[in-house]
Amino acid sequence: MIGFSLTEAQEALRVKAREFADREIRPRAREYDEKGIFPRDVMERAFAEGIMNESVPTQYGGPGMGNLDAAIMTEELGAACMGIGTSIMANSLALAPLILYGNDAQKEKYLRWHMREFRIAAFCLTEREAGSDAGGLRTRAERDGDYYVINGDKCFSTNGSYADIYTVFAVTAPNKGPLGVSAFIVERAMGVVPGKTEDKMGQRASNQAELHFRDVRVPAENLLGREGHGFKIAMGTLDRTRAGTAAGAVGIARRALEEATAYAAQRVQFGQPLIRNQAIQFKLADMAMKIEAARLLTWQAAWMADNDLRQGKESAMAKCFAGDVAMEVTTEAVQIFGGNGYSREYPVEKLMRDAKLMQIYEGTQEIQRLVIARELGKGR
Ligand code: COS
Repeated sequence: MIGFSLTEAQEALRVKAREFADREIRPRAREYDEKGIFPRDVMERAFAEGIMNESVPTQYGGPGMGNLDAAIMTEELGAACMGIGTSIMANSLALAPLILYGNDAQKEKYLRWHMREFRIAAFCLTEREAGSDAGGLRTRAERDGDYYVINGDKCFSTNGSYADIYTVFAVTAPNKGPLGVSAFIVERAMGVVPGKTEDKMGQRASNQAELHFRDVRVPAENLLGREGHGFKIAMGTLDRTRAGTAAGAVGIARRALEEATAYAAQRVQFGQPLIRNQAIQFKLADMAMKIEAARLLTWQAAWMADNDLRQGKESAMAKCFAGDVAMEVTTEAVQIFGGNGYSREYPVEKLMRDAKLMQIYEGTQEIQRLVIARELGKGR
């Protein structure tokens, strides 16, 4: 049986997330983007209102949301400001390996610690020489008695400058490629040193930092899963979280459509509102169709995750399709606004800049297509 309506609880969540986004995010979006302000204040309020760390199970003090709930919520964040939305979501990405692969003691310690008061987490996979080729990591973790000693450098770590804990992927067995990678929970206080941050084109309220690890001693009990299991943990995590990224992209696209429709209805040229012109009508109709399709792919991937179905392919489809839709729809929105669309006085140029990152982070569109094609090749 297939149903397309939300439950009462999901509808209430959507209303709550939209109300939060309208109250706390939208009024700050422009200034935080212009000045590149890290939205710690908004994140603190999101934490207090249960709009952050959404997938931490209730048994550890979290909101315990499923993937579909998270997607519904994230669309609202994306529609308000994806830079701020990314800062909130990055916590969920960083905690996902712990939720999915941590043992009871690790969850009890770190998830509870994370939910007791406001804290920030960051996911640390990417390195300068290991971006799409995530198996090519150089950061090393060497066993020394009851500890691992981590040395190396990460980059593009979202929330990296401000995080209290980091999920770090490092090589424990060189020459084994991806199968020599292990995953660790590392506290900032263990010696993580944040470095340079990126001055970005869009999503400027979010923080992406270099991180330096010099003889950082991490207790062996902070190893997630087994040694050599880290790459699979990273891939399994991304399989799960990409539907959330897709939801953010749907949010950006939906906002662009809302702005473009409202503008086209009030902007008069040649004696009538733009929206009476078929050229504009067709653009808006195409935008609306693509957004609906992107949302359905997103919700399908999230629903599959909630039902423990294999969904790496569907998550990649959702992320790829929704990211491309966000780029196309925001570009068309700028076009409908004309010269005004290119001006910072109007909201759509920011949406277009923010959308571009949706085609790059959490795996480029090319990597998503590669993941999809590999799964097809395996007959899935
Ligand atoms: N879940 C579980 N295990 C997986 C997996 C998945 N989704 N994908 C791959 N693996 C396993 C493979 O099965 C293989 O293990 P076995 O040899 O035991 O079967 C191992 O991991 C290595 O896989 P593979 O050979 O496919 O690795 P590649 O080096 O060819 O790389 C891609 C695979 C390109 C898919 C990977 O590097 C990738 O996703 N890159 C993008 C990273 C990314 O998204 N970065 C964004 C930064 S995080 S914000």
